Amino acid sequence: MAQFQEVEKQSIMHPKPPGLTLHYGTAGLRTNAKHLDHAMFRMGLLATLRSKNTKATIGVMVTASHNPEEDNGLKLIDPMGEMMAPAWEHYATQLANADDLLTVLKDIIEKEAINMSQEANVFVGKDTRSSSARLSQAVLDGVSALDGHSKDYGLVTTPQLHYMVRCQNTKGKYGEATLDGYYSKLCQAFIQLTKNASNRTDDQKLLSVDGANGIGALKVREMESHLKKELQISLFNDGSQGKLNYQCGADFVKVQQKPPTGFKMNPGERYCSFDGDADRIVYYYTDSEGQFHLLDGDKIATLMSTFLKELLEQAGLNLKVAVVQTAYANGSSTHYLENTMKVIVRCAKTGVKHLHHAAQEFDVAVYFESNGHGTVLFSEAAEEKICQLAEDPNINDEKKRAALLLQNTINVINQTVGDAISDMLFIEAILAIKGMSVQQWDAVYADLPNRQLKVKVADRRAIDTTDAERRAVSPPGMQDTVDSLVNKYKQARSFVRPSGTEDIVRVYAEADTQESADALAHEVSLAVYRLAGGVGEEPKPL
Ligand code: G16
Repeated sequence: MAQFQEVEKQSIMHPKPPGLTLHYGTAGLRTNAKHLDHAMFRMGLLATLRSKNTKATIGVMVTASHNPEEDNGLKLIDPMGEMMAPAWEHYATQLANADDLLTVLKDIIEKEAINMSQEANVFVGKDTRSSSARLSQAVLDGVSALDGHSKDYGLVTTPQLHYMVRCQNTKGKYGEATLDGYYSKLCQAFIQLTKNASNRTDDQKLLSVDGANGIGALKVREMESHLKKELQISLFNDGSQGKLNYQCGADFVKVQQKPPTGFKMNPGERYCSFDGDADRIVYYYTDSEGQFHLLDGDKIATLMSTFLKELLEQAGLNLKVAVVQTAYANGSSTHYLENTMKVIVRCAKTGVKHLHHAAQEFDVAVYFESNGHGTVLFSEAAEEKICQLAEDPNINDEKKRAALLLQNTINVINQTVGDAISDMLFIEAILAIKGMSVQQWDAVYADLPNRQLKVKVADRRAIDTTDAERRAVSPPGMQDTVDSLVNKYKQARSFVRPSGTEDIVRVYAEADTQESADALAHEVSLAVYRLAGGVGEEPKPL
């Protein structure tokens, strides 16, 4: 077959480094950029097969998101803009590691009964890493080797590419598959929402955004004119000087629990940080005593779900609202959601693909990881009910207002995946409509003090977990040790899990005081180091 000859010919230009093993993890492939050329070419082949298989456009985003500049990676996007189906992740790993590429390729074609004469379309995007241009070219080479059509969107955020894929496959029903279409849809909805806010001062319209020195900064700039000054963004860490994700960005702020470098914070003002591909967002401020306050994914989920629940009640719509979290969710947030808000709460494994899947079971579901990765999903039936109500001429003003707010909420949200830009607009709209300050939002519940640490081990797969990653089943003795350490502290909880994006084991601990959370996190780190094959220096107390 001519296609296979072409693959063979082209693959010589994208040789696999000997002895390298890659794994399609939490959010796709990710490692040092210098090892990825062959994998990118091969993922171009896989995306083309997936497109033929689904008879739809598939997306390939070249990014390593929150990882350092020298890393890169790739996220594959399925037809409705969601992460690629887990069943195909196995093929991605096989293909990336194959010594005999054609045999593995033919095997996938046979197993999935793929019609090779079916047309294929692949959308490709990339972040601002210096390696991204070269690596996205390797993806495009893979697509063309199998005679697929490609559209190169160039520099886009990850969620923008997810959006494009969904627009394309819904034939424009979801929106127009262009950047202009994306900005228009989101910003028009934002402007409609904020019309429901009472007169806001310029100070209230001001938001400072840390762009993590990445793609999010470029895209916020591009969007600004569409906002018609209803939101005034002061951008810092915009990539003009600093290094991507270095001492800035959502991951840094969340894990370090401190502000990014690169600017001075004014007490009481609102700030937010994106991550390297703008699919995560966290908010923060300092109080008059200079104390730093973080509003992470859990606080965001609480704000969004409260707003939606109130609107649904006002609209008289009986729709089931749920919040999906992970094991990292602060215990106080889960307690507040279940006991005060009385919403259904589910816990899923880390990785938005797992949260997204769990959220699809409900009429309206807010899913967020504590690290700020999340969005809201509305079932088709829920959307229909909201639209019908908004057009019903026989309803009272309160119901009408609620239905219209819900309709615009659907449009401001990027339902395909967590999206820092879309989340930011929705959060800003909620605060404006409720006339709520960032301090009032923060005061809804108090976080339990917590700490996240990383432990370097020889092979992170030594740790295996169960119960949505809340318990370790290996190595032997790990969970018993964690349990006995947790018992030493008040209101304590801790778990360990291997990262799917970095070569480390993650440790999470929370307790009644910061000292206790820090001490517990350290003790659990030591246990990981000793029981799971730690390398380098033993973890030191904080
Ligand atoms: C990715 C995933 C997130 C996950 C994060 C950390 O984020 O999309 O769902 O929480 O990695 O995962 P892990 O703890 O397995 O390393 P991003 O923003 O880097 O794509």
